Amino acid sequence: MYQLFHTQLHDAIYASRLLEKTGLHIRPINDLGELREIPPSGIINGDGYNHVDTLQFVSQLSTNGQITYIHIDDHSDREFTQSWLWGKPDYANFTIPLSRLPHIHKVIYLCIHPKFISRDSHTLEYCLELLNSSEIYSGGNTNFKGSDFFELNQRDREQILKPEIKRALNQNRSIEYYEEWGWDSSFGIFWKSSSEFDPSKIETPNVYVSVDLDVLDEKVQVPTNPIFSRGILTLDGLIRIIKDIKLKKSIVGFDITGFSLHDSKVRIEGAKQTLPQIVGAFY
Ligand SMILES: [Mn+2]
Repeated sequence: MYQLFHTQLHDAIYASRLLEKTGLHIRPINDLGELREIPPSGIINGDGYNHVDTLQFVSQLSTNGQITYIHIDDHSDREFTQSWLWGKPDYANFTIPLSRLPHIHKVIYLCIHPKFISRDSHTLEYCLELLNSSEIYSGGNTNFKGSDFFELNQRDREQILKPEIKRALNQNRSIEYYEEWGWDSSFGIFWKSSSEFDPSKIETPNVYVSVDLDVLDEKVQVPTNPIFSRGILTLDGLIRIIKDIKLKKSIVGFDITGFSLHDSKVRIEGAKQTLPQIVGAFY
C-alpha cells in the first residue's frame, strides 16, 4: 500500500476529486519530507508543465542503494530549452539533472515518441552520458526501433577515434550497428521497441515510476493539456506495464503528472472511469 498525496495545484486537486469514489485517502503534500514515510508514496501532480516537480520528489527519496527511474511519457523531457541555458531545470529537460542524482542508477525512457528523444545536435560528451545513463524505448506497444544521428564537430570527430572512446562505445549494445555506417561523420543513438521492455532485466531491485498521462492515445479519457502532444499507448498497455513493473520490482515511489483542467474534449464521466484504473494499477 502507498501513502497517496496530491500537490497543491488546481489540476492535482481536481484529479484527486476524480478519484473520490475509489475510497483512497489522498492528502495534500505540504512537506516533501513526507515522501520518506514508510510505506512508500504516490503523488498526483498537476499539468505537464509541473512534471519538473518529479526532480524534487526523486531527490527527496531516502533509498537503500541506488534506484532505477522509469519515465513513461510521450516526451523524453531532456531537450535543451531556454531555461536550460540559464541553468534552470524545467518540464522539458529535468530528466538530465535527474539522471545525474547520485542515487539514480539508470533512467529508462519508456513509450517516448521518437521525435522527442533528441532533437538537438549534441556534443560527444552528451551522447556518451545518454548512452551510459539510460535505455530508450520508443512509443506505444509498437515494434518500432530507430536511431538518432548527431553530426559531430571536428573536435568530437577526433575524440571518437581515440581507442578508449571506441571501446566505451562498443560496449554499449545501443550502438552495436554503428560501425557499418562509419565512424567519422556522425554519432548514432539507438532506441529499442517498447515491446522489448522487460522489468526483470532492470539491474536494481528498487524503482521509481513517473507517468505523464500524455503518453496515452487521445481516445483514452484522461484530461491532459492540449498544448502537449499525445502518444499512442493504450490504457490497457499502460496498466499492463505498471503491473509488470510492480510484479518484478519494488516500486519505492511513483507520480502521475499531466492532468489539466483545460481539456474541454475529455468527458468527466470517462475520466472518473479511467483514472482509478491507472492509480489502481500501482496497488
Ligand atoms: Mn509529456
